[in-house]
Amino acid sequence: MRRSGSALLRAAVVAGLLAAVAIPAALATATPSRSSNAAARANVAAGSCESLTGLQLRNTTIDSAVVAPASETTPASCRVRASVTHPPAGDDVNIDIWMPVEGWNGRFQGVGGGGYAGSNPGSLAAPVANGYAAGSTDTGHVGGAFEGDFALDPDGGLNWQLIRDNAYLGVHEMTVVGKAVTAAFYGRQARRSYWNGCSTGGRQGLSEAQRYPQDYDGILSVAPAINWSRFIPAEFWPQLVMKETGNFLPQCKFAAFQAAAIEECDRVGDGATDSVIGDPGRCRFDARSLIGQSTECGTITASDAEIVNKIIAGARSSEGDFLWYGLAPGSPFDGLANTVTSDAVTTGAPFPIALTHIGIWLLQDPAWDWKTATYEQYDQLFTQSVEQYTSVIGTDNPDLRAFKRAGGKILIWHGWADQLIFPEGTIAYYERVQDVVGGTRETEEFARLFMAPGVYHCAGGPGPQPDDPLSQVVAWVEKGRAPKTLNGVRRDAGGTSSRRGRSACIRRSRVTRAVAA
Ligand SMILES: [Ca+2]
Ligand SMILES: [Ca+2]
Repeated sequence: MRRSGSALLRAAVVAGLLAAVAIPAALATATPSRSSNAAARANVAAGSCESLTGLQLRNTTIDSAVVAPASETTPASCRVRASVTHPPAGDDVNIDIWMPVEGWNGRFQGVGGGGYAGSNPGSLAAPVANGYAAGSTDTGHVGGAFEGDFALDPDGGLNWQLIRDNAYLGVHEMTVVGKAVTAAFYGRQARRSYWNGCSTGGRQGLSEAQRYPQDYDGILSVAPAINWSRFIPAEFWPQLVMKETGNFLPQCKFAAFQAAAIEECDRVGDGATDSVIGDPGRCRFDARSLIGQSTECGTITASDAEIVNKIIAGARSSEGDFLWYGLAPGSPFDGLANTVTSDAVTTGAPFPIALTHIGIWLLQDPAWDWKTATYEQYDQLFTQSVEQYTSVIGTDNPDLRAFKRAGGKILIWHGWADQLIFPEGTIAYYERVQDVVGGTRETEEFARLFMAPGVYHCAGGPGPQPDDPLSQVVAWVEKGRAPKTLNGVRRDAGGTSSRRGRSACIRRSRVTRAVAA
């Protein structure tokens, strides 16, 4: 018998998190977007698609520019591939820009990636079908969502240029090149630019708002992988707890705990019995209430309950100090506490990105065996991660004042039942933004966070998923209509809408479960 944590999860990860192939672009240093405007102004006459190969941009090569005929899902589009490098590094940030030949809506859209993957040109089809000129980038390396070993050179040293390209530079270069190519093709600049991404894509959107506040007028940032240097090592915590306890729980026990948490707290925050916890931040679920309960994979023990409580509490140091948030009650455990049961033996199945971060990015040891990890080593690894990676890829700088001054608007939403990125980390970031910006009202003028009860990572789950929130970003930017709620739809397996609901904008102090950092 072989039972593993979930095809569903994998599908969600692949759909949301995943995405990525790559292609390049980039100006030498972190040049603000004004340079793109300058480049664009030099090319005000509309050009043929093929002529775009002659476009001159700093450190950029236009590799190809061809018209792709219309398909069933996509109109005829001019497709440009470009490469950007940062001398003398010799890196290669690959960029794809697709532009509808007819029916351009005057806007540019940057599309984000997932996991370690910068983005995927396939994700450009939808925005192009909606009239956008759109861009994606591999952020300097080729590979899928779980492939993070680009950070390590063959000699075992860290490749900081590739880390920077992936962390923040690649997306900025894509944006600069994308705007310039768009202006050259249509003979006028895009009147507005939007960012659209989930997970790493959500992080990339906030990276743009933090580092390049003039790149985008509107940003949709979903389940953002911000706080990267903290939450990625925290993703390993559930496996460490099981390993150190010597007790890997079969998934059917985890399913029993998830169901019990939902039953216990179903009415919290929404007053409705609908298998969705309205406000998990106020749920006081104690896994010990299940001790002695029988499941098809054995009786729940005190050790099982203690492990689940530790996973929900979140990563702690060996002294018991707060390191990071845990999974919210009601979330699936099969993302981070995944296990495989075979012939009655259960073993851990850690989330691949957490393993790569520790083994490759921290220890620089591709042969690292996670089963050798201890609580004491984890303390050191967590500290190392924060010290070594916060400034480059943490993406947790709360100072969005320059973005606000530039007129930008950002809509963030996060599923309360996210099984991969701890939602309270996003809430804590938003509270820090409010502190820096000067208050709730001042923040809501340009940045709003919505929590979606019962929604998994990027998509899925029993709760209604926000439906087309990008159009709400566009209405906010172009018509001044700030979003107050996000209307959501839950789609059944067959794709039919089965229920509607709303995610409310959160304000302050909704994190009541966690200890302050
Ligand atoms: Ca290239
Ligand atoms: Ca409920």
